[in-house]
Amino acid sequence: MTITAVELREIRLPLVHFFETSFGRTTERRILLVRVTDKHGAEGWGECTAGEGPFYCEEWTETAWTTIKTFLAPMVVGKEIVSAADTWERMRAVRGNRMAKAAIETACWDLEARALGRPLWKHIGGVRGEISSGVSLGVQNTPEELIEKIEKELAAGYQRIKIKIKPEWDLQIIAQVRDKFPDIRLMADANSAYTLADVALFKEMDQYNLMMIEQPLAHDDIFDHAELQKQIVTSICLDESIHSSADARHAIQLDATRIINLKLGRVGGHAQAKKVERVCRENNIAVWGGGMLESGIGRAHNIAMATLEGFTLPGDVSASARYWQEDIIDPPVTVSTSGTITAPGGPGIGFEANLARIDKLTVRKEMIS
Ligand code: OSB
Ligand code: MG
Repeated sequence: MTITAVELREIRLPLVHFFETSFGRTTERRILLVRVTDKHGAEGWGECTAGEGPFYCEEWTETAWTTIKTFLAPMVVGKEIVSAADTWERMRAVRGNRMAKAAIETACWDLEARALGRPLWKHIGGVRGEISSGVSLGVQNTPEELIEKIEKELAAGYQRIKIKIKPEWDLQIIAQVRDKFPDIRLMADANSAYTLADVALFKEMDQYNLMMIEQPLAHDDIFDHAELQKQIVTSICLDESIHSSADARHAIQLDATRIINLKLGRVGGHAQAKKVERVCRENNIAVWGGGMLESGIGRAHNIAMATLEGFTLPGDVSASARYWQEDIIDPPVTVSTSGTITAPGGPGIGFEANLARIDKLTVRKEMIS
């Protein structure tokens, strides 16, 4: 394919409910959308999962915008790309900036699958037509609000509950939740809020039968997670620390992670996600699909990714209505009463971008051609 234009947009999308992690509270998303067009007029959509500030990782909305516009888009526009899988190679000269790269790379996959008339999930090698869904519940104003939310999500059918923890909102909260729901699949995500000095806290957590504890230590650490894993029973799941299949291999070899949360943006798109998934599968490390509060475009790509063979645990990808008054794709993502999402049968991501709605939400737009 030859990409003739990369269209970059920023939309503003208010969340139905604020989302709070150990690194901060989000009430409105600033989302970058990428639309690529080829010389035959075929289109593909991608979403940049960078946040509103450099708090989850170094990338954020502004750096992604500038990096795509200045460096990444010019590397793909007008160039013959043999297949979407080669998009990554085209952008090789740029280091890091994986979320910015993934926005373009995933859009190229959507375009290629659409041009072939194939569902993206089949095109990337997915093996299941349905994925298992859990929810990620942020820090709430009160423990009662959290319990209420868990009740609601369980009633809706979600298969697993993840709660965010941070100092002052950790052991007590987990104890209360476990007391109220003795048998549910429960896990906690610390988003790097702790250090090895907190090992006693994690030993205490062992009594609550958590499926896993996600990213307890530094965002750029692997080694200390291995030290912590030696001292606790609960499985560690890495999120922030895993940017590549090499990171996954290192973390697995050190026993720093026994499960991996795989995110498209964090690793640089579908081709890289496939590589991480493969390393995990070959080492019997379970994988599940994380989320970054995506709009429907990114959510649809996440669904496709989670159909790969290694995704054996329920992920964080849930219904559009949990995030948005109205999503930007048609139809919105819905979840069955047994907590599953059906991988769509249409070409590409299998959902249509609602251009009229996207236009209304767009605060800036730029075409690189
Ligand atoms: O650590 O998994 C995370 C959201 C933003 C940034 C980081 C994370 C999250 C989530 C939410 O947990 C997942 C979702 O519902 O999209
Ligand atoms: Mg996480």
